[in-house]
Amino acid sequence: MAKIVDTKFLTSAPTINEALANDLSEIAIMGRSNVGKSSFINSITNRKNIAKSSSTPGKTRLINFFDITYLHDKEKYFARVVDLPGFGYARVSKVEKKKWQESLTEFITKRSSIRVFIHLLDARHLNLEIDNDVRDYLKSIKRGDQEVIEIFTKADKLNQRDRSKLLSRFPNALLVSNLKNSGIDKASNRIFSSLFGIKN
Ligand SMILES: Nc1nc2c(ncn2[C@@H]2O[C@H](COP(=O)(O)OP(=O)(O)OP(=O)(O)O)[C@@H](O)[C@H]2O)c(=O)[nH]1
Ligand SMILES: [Mg+2]
Repeated sequence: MAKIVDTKFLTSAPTINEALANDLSEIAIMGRSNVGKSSFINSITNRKNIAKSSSTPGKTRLINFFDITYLHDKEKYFARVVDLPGFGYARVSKVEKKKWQESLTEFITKRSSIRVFIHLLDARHLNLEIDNDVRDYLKSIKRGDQEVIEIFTKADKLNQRDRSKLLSRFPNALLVSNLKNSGIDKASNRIFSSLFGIKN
């Protein structure tokens, strides 16, 4: 088992130009606005509100960086989590939306230290056009040293039937609830394995 034992908020940046040095392997958290990106960061780091979550979509407007320490077999492993603004948030002006879109695209295509893209999807909505677009897009930009991991959030909102349906469609799905803290350790371990090539 690998566990995140230490987390530090580093900084917020409006664009890639103002971002930090590429000195650590990064986990970029992507997903629709309100899907639970910031909550997921709080869950895996076991911190209540280190990433600001909110029921108002569009809460995260900057690129937020967190340095994390994983402990595995008594050894420490260092990485960085990047909380990105959600896509698809409609209640902003067109100009502002375009600006976000551009800076997000620039960040994920140019940032060389990204090793893992986490694509969060709402477990209740499996076929949203925007998620399908993001899946295709990530596939098209992904470099050989990068991996995309899809994680379904809000598992607590599924009934047994919906849950079975999701698992029959995505047999290896990582299904988490930030509310109930379920599936979090498994997801966190999966990220660790992808980053450091260590199975556990
Ligand atoms: N029931 C349930 N609610 C959740 C879960 N994860 C997040 N939420 C709620 O969903 C809302 C949005 O969560 P955030 O973590 O702020 O979402 P975000 O993706 O960071 O949103 P933006 O920053 O706006 O892009 C909040 O009200 C959370 O409490 C979950 O697993 N289950
Ligand atoms: Mg957020």
